[in-house]
Amino acid sequence: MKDNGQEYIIQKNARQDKFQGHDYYHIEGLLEPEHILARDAVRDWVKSEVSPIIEEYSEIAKFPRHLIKGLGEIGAFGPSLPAKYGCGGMDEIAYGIMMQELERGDSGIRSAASVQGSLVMYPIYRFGSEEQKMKYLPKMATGELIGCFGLTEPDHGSDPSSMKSYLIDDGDSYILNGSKMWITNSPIADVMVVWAKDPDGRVRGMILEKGMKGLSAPEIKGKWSLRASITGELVFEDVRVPKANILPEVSGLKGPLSCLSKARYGIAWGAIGAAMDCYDSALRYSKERVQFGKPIGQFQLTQKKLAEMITEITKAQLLAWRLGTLANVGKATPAQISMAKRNNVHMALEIAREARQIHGGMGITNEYPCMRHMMNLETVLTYEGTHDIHLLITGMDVTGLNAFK
Ligand code: TGC
Ligand code: FAD
Repeated sequence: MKDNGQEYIIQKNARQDKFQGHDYYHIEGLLEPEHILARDAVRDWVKSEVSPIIEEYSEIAKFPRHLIKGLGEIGAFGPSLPAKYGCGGMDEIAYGIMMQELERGDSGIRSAASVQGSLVMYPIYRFGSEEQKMKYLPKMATGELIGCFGLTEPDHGSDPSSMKSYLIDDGDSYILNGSKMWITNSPIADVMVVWAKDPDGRVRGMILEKGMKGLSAPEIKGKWSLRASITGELVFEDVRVPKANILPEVSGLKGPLSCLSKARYGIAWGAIGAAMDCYDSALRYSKERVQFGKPIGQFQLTQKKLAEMITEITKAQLLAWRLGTLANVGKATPAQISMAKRNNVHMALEIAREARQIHGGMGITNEYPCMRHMMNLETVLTYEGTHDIHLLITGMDVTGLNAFK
């Protein structure tokens, strides 16, 4: 390992990635050839580029920034955005299944793709001017530019409508003040999609660029979760934002929340990847590890764990697939997406914990992926709307009554 001034270089380790996909209900039969191709391409890339380094990067809490180029090459940035802007032009199931395979490698790597594709490129595509799209999307699709998304503030997480960051009108520009907290990739971002209130109190989206006067992005250290992802703040001290940098096609909280819907959808798929990796490792270990003269997989208590894991994975796969078919025809509602994000992430976290138990003491080491996934999934349970916020979204959807406020 050496520090070249910008990033750590870790030699690929000899650990072999033996992962096999798990598809108990033959969901592959519901997929199109392009979905299978996309899945296999990302799976192969994760095996050769992510698995051999990810435990070490997590251990030293560094983002493997060199993977950005490869993520661009496999089409992980904006897979379902149009080819006209250098993106994949694929459907929502292809996008979902790619996120599944990336998160099978690590939630932090999937995060990098989610933020870039769904939280930065998507709002520019959906709410930006043609000039903004042409300027940013092709370079973001290749990873030449890295993006981040600033919604959460130090005092306003689950309740973004109370955000304090604000704009003052100053002729051809606005002056931006305030701060954002917990922003994935902010310390390394070239482009920032930021949400702040205009002089009329309406939430507006804007594009900031690294190097703007008054803009800084300090790193947040000390995370025990998502350690192979870089997280920071965004601080705005009289940042001059040209009006041409405002996303013209949206105002109000529905702007950022629409981006969240897109990213939460990807997480609903992604979590299945983390769960499959833990299950796969536990299943293999249960056949190899002998105690009391038998493989531990022969004990009923181990079988109960494994049987329940594959049942939950299968249910989550069906939920994600159906959600994908709805998303493909523009009919996946935000509340349906919330249900899938909440269910699948919780499922994955429970599976990581059970899989860790099956590995006994070895389960806490970096010889196996369960502990890393488990720690990562604590973040995934919280970001993009906490577990309880998504429950309240479902509660409100079915009762028509708002329990948030
Ligand atoms: P509310 O009054 O319900 O809604 C305001 C407007 O937004 C619309 N809307 C949505 N539109 C699209 N998609 C959604 N999911 C939407 N949810 C709501 C809504 O229809 C309304 O539109 P309009 O036209 O009437 O104005 O807003 P509220 O203030 O009551 O808040 C509701 C609540 C609590 C559900 C929402 O604010 C929420 O989801 N809170 C959680 C915050 C959150 O998820 N933050 C995530 C930050 S980004 C992040 O975590 C990235 S992690 C990246 C990574 O590394 O992967
Ligand atoms: P709070 O909102 O303070 O919630 C604390 C607790 O209170 C939670 O359990 C919550 O469920 C509960 N709670 C809150 N309101 C209610 C209620 N009405 N009823 C019942 N319970 C309630 N944000 C971005 O904008 N961009 C990013 O790129 C980004 N990346 C992140 C990366 C990481 C590693 C992490 C940890 C977070 C990231 N976030 C990002 C922020 C994330 O979205 C927030 O952490 C999340 O929305 C929760 O906000 P909070 O942490 O302020 O918790």
